Amino acid sequence: MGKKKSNRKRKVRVALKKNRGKRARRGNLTQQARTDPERIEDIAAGERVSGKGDTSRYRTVIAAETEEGGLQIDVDLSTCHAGRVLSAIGQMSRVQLDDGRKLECTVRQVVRSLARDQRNAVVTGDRVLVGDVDAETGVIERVEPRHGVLSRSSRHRAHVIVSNVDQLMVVVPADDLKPVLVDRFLVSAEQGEIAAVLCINKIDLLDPVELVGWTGLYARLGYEVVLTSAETGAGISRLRQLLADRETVFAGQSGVGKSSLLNSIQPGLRLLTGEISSSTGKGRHVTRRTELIELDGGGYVVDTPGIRQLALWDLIPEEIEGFFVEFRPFVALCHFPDCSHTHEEGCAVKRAVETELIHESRYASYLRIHAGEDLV
Ligand SMILES: Nc1nc2c(ncn2[C@@H]2O[C@H](COP(=O)(O)OP(=O)(O)OP(=O)(O)O)[C@@H](O)[C@H]2O)c(=O)[nH]1
Ligand SMILES: [Mg+2]
Ligand SMILES: [Zn+2]
Repeated sequence: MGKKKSNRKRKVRVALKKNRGKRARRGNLTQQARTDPERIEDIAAGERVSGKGDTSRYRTVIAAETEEGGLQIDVDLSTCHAGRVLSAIGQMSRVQLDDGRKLECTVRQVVRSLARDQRNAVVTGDRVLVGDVDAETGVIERVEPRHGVLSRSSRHRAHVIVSNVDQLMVVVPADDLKPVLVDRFLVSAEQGEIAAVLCINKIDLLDPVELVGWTGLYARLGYEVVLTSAETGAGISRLRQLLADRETVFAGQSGVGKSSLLNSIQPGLRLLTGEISSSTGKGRHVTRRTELIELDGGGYVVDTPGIRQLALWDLIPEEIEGFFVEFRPFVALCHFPDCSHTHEEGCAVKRAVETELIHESRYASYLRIHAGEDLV
């Protein structure tokens, strides 16, 4: 298993655990019922495992090892259609084929069994091969290797929110800009190898001059910064330019205006937006599903539900320094090669903070993220 060689094919025996499948199905049905009640019947109908009854608990498939060390199922390409997952809820995925057709798809059990984590077997943005295609439905036979993923941790497990995007739009409200949250999103983008844009929304609520310090800081770090108001339309044309021909995922806390911004960019979308609860001052998670939307001007956007806890999964403390782009020139100059830049003598990062080559707010974020603090 350990060898990371591509094009090596081997037989893999995959357990199709019916019992586990059943339990998962029930859970997902409930979840599905909450989000989209009229679809329950479809799921129930489409979710048969293989049709061979209880005896087919194991199946041998041919799989090729990918460069990442994963396994890719061998499928008959002549009968499959390539497509993109527009949204994935529970066991069902909405897939747009390359020829434009949109289908409701189930997922072949073997695809789930081969996924490292069943929850992430198919996610929004995945490129897939679909078999058994008829007018409205199909079956996902294979998920292509992912690049550009945004993940968060969910009960200490990785939860991929979206895959195959090339840009993260970090949306924060001008009147309540929390730099540590901005930095946490930027670290996520660096980790997922996605370019990041900082979008400061609701600039109608204050004098933009107050933001100069922040916009200057992030622009100097090399991040694109855009100031917007979904309310007045300020900055919307600039935002539209930044989205053209790219695949962008919008992320930010609930209530910051992600869906409102997308509606301003393309009024026909009519995404649901919501009032901020006056009692808690927080948004109420108006957007419920992660959905890939095609823009008239070219490109795709992904509206995501507000992320309350973007805990960074799989983040090794020693790696964090590399995700703070401006730390990179200094880390090699620390006295100790394994310097954590927290308490050590002779730390070049701390020295750079003292001489203001590194902004103190960035260093404060580094310390909090390094300590694994829950930041929200
Ligand atoms: N003043 C002002 N209000 C805005 C602006 N953009 C959005 N809002 C308001 O903020 C509230 C939340 O907007 P949404 O677009 O639903 O926020 P969201 O980020 O999509 O929230 P979730 O879907 O819950 O993650 C709504 O009441 C909007 O009208 C803005 O630029 N200025
Ligand atoms: Mg929303
Ligand atoms: Zn150091």
